[in-house]
Formats: sequence, structure tokens, C-alpha cells
Amino acid sequence: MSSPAIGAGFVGGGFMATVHSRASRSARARLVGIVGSRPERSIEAAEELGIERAFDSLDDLLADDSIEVVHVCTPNSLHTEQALAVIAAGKHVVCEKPLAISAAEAKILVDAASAAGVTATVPFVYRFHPMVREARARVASGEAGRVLSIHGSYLQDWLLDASDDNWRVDSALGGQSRAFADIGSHLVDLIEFITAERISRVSAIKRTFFPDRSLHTAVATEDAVAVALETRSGALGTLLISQVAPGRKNRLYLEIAGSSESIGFDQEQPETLWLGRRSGSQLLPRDPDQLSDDARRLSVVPGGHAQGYVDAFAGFVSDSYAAIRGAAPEGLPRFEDGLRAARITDAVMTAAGTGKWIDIPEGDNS
Ligand code: SOE
Repeated sequence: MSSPAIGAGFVGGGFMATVHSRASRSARARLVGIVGSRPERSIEAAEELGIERAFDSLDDLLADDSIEVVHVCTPNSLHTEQALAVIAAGKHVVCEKPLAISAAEAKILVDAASAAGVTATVPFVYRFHPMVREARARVASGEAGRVLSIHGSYLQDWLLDASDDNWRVDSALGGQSRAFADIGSHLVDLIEFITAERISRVSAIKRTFFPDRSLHTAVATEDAVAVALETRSGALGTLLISQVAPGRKNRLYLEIAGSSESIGFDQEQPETLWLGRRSGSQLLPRDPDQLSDDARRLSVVPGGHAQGYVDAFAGFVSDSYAAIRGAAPEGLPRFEDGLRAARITDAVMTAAGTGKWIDIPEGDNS
């Protein structure tokens, strides 16, 4: 017999609440309630997203016993307080990244979730592209050889013009780091996920090219950041992260050079992997019958029927709910992974501020 549908609640009424609620519906949840930034916004969002009830406050939403999991989709600076309230109410939590605006706050969340025994996950959703799992399997099996170098970028252009504005540019809402915390966090999560290597130290340069925007002046958060890194085993890497790169919409690209082959993954073309070899390089298509078990598991349609971002998000939410029901899905990003990304973000900001190489603390929990 199948267990009853998970009752889901949502905090936040923007783009991410739309994406989370669609994924939640596809994971067969009951979409019980939403709270937006104002009561009127809660009503609008409930109507737009087809959610049963609009709540006036997070407390009201948390008082509803039919809600088992709450998706926190609000500006970064609200995550800690809201996720702690969800955990204190004994509910499971899916919290947007960056998990918190500092590693110290992320650690508080990890400890609270662990003490309460709730499932607590962070949408590092690119892990859920089948071809990312395939890349990971190729490194794990030794097929790619020893990891020598890592070359990554994550480029967007939605903040290119000085007239572009968003809460994320404001450090009071988004935190000290913008581009790295928002999108660089995905990139470093993916690097460590695919390679099973740990980044041990970083150096970085950051720039705010447009300090004056339409709603915010004297913006201090970075438009772009360049990072050099080293892993524990001695692999070298370079990363470029920018939200002001014309023509690039959501282009996360990662290339791992192993001693036997390179593996290239492009988030905007997620149906293939580039396998680079001294001779015989190839583009490997997503064809479930030919792939590793985990890549096959996340292939929801046959090869040639393109999967993308929305499917990756749905895979993440489906695995989060499976974990709530007691399963242990492979590769589920949890609060510990959010803490890890927050530690790397703090180190990148310190490196950019001091001009020095900064070690990434291992710490407990991650
Ligand atoms: C905006 O930069 C954003 O929506 C990020 O916040 C997401 O994490 C990323 O997946 C797409 O871009």
C-alpha cells in the first residue's frame, strides 16, 4: 500500500516558490499552504500556484498539522530564522541555497535539524541531472583516472545592466556574497559531488562592476568572482562565476580532467557528457540502457526525450520526500552539504578580501 501524500507548505512567493511547488506536485504531494511576503501576496501566490490555502504568517502555516514539510524559498537572510522555526515545529524542511548567510549560521541549522531528527535538504539540484550521475560514476569506477584538474564556470547575464535590480544585490537580504553564494555554491557542490574530492584551499578576486543599480546604490555584493583552488589530493582548479556575462543565461560548465579522460558537463545541454580522450573523444548521449544505475534511476523518460532543469528539480524533491518516508536516496543534498558550501563561500570571500590563499576548514558535520 502506498503511504499517504506528503502535506507540503511553502514560504516565499517568488520564482523559487514556483519551481518548488511544481516539483512538489510532480512528487505527488498535497500542496496545503503558502505564506508570501504580505497576506495579499500569499493569496495571489496560492491562486497562481494552485495551493490550497494562503496563510498570513509562518506561525499560522506551522500550526497546520497536515503540513509535514516546509519549503523555505525566501531571501537568504531569512533562511536561518525560518528554517529554525520549521524544525522547532517538528516538521521536515527543504531550504533554498545558500542555506544561510554564513557558515556559523548554517552550522546552527545543521545541529538543530540533527537534534530534532527531521529530514533537512538543500536544492543543489544539478546533482539530479542523470548525466551528472554518469560523470560521478565514471570518476568513482576509476574510468576517468586520477583527477588532475578542474575547470568550471557559472555564467548568467540577468544582472548585466545597471538598471537590473533584485534583492540579491543587497547584502542585508542576500548576505555578503552574491554571485558566489547564489550560483558558485552550485558549482563547488557539483565539483565535490562528481569528483569525491574536497577543495582544500582557495584564492580569489572579486569585482562589483555596477555598484549603483536602479533600487540599490553603493552595492557591495560581487557581480563576478574568479577563484583558483586546490583539492586535498593535489588537483588544481580555476572557476569563473559571473552574473554579468552577456548571452549566458544559466550556463554552469564543468570540465574535469582525469588522467584517462576528461569529462565535460554543460547545464544548458544536460542530455550529453563530453568525454575527452587523447584519441576517440565522444559526446555521450543520455540513453538510460547504457548508463550507470544512478543515472538510469533519474532518467524519467527514454533517451531522445529531453530532460532538463525542471526534471532535475523534481528528482531532488522526490528524493527529499522519499527520505522523509524513511528511504536513503543516493546523493541527496542535505543541510550538511549546505554548510559545506557556506564554508567554501566564506573562504572565497576572505580570500578575495585579503588577497591570500585560505584553507577550507573541514569542521564537524561536513
Ligand atoms: C538566480 O541566479 C538563480 O535562480 C539561482 O538562484 C538558482 O539557484 C539557479 O539554479 C538559477 O539561477
